[in-house]
Amino acid sequence: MKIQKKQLIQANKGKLAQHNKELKNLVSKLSSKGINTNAIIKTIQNYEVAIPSWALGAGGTRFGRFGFGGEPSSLHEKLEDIGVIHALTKSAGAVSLHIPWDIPKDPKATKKFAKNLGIKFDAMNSNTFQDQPGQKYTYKYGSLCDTDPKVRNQAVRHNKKVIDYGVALGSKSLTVWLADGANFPGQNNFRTALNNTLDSLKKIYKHLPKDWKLFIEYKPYEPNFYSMVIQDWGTSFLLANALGPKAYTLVDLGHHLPNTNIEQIVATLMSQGKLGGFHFNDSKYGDDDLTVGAIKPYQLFLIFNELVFGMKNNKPKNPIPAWMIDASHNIKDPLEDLLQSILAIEMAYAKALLVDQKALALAQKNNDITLAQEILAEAYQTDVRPLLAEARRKAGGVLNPIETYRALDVRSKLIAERGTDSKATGL
Ligand code: PSV
Ligand code: MN
Repeated sequence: MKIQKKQLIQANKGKLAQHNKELKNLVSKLSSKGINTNAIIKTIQNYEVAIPSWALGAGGTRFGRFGFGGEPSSLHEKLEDIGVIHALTKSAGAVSLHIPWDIPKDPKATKKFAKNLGIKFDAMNSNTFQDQPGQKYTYKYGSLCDTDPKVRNQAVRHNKKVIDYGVALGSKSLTVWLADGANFPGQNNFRTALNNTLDSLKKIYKHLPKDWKLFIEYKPYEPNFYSMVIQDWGTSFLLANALGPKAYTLVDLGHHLPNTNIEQIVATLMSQGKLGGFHFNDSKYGDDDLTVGAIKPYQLFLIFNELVFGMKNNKPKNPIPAWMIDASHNIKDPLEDLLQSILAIEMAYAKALLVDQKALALAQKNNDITLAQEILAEAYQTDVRPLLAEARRKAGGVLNPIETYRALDVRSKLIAERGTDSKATGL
């Protein structure tokens, strides 16, 4: 299904007068404080977040899965769904592909198909956490860390192949997330597992084209419950440093133990020029894969506050992080979930852009704790939705994406096209 331009214009028509009124009020309020609202609108207008190819169908849990009618059952259908999100928001012009869940049979044709929808290829994701049909060696006990060099080499070869697919599609980065670890004390030798992983990563790194980046994701537990080889940002950072300048740490919000200060991790990594990318989601207990901003919107704002500061004070140079959503929930319409995610991310970003950095630095210098808190609260409590709507409108999207998605009855149309039993590949 493809949304037509005139449908978007039509959707905005009845809402424009009210929007203009709300925008005018907000702009005048913020301008009186010396805030350049045009600059914020422009930043949001140019902001894009990649949609993971595994989030377009309903996810499952180990207890089962409840399908969602009209799920995309091919890579091109997944791209079409991202095209819908992008048409509404103008902020989803990229996809993050998972191999082998979404192998492009004809990369050239897929690249062209995506281009027609305004979609680029962001980071490629390898998968050595599942065995695939016909695979020679099992990953049951590990992949890049395994004690058997044959297993490690197979996993390295897979990652190289993923890079090759990415090159054909125009991607510029590879994300490696490993399930490697141990379920019981004594199962692994920690040092051997880490050294094997580094050694394997070095071989993958060597295969990276000049202008590529390698993102190393970490996770404290699951699927292994005693230890994960790359358990935290420190381990990822250590590996990235050992590999070289093209290797970076990737922060997935759900990959932290409860109450971890993620904003501090972001600040630390950026101060070392090693924050490569982001996986957005939210959680209450662990890697819950809930919609970003659904549980801890203030934390998301504080994270963006560090990102904004880090991007402004970019010494040593940290590249602009690769922004990616990584959530796949099981009972919501996946497209609505992704629309909500984009809105929550942009909301946190815009609020962070409101923070009076100069005043905050002065309050910090003076140890004026109350004032420092108030400065953050002032930004966080501002309703920035008119600015976001204006950024979308200017970019050619709609003022209210979720309302329009429902008004256009997208899900029913997808069900009519694809049936009620179609199932997305992946999670
Ligand atoms: C693992 O939990 C993860 O966050 C990694 O990014 C994977 O690539 C993705 O989820 C899908 O399994
Ligand atoms: Mn992730």
